[in-house]
Amino acid sequence: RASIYKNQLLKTETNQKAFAVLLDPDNLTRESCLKILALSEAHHVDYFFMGGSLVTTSNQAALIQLIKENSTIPVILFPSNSLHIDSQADGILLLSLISGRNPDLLIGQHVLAAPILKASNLEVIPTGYMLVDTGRQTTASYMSGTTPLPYDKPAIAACTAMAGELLGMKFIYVDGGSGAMKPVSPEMIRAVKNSIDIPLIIGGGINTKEKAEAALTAGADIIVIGNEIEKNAGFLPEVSEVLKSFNQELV
Ligand code: 1GP
Repeated sequence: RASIYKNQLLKTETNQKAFAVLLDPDNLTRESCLKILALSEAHHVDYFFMGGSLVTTSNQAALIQLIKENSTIPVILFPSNSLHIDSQADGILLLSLISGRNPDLLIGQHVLAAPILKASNLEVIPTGYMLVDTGRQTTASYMSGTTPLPYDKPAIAACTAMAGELLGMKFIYVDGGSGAMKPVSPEMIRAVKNSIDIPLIIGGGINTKEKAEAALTAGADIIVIGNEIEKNAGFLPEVSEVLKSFNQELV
């Protein structure tokens, strides 16, 4: 299997943008998942992220199986804790919540997960995860018991991301939280992008083409969209067009 990380690094180095669709097991049925899968295959989705800050159903395993049967797009776990590891997936973002000061999400869950991950075939991608205060408390910030980064303090975000890179993390993921009222600001994205060389993932509250464009223009290497695609699958091809226009400019 090709390394997800190495492929992404190549994309980042050549300034190509990537598109991740977040699949929240609580919000999907077999039918809605199949619809998203078909659209994703037809419209160049790069990754499926699978997970949520609070998973209340046991749908995840069946959904991953469904994806593996119907798609070749890599499935990357985006877990909120060590219970959500599933070796049917291709990879896992091993998240350290570096915007927070909760030791359980900096090292505790990782200790529990380590033997399971070592024994699995999952590609483990150490990821510096940063939650940003986008105006309303999100499930992610409440469940993590941490204070998110202030929205209008790009310098704090930049230093946090630098620290993550220096600690050896392979991706930085700056997240406004699922269903955020507004996405992470272009100023913050720019400040983070200018401070690191590793791929930068941006998500949370991207629900229009314009917001997708703004995040990519500011320096996102990967944009993640969950809620809006769950609500309106037609948004997926629209975002794909935006990505295409960025990637074509390079040719
Ligand atoms: C949340 O970044 C993801 O962790 C996606 O957010 O559901 O708001 O698109 P949305």
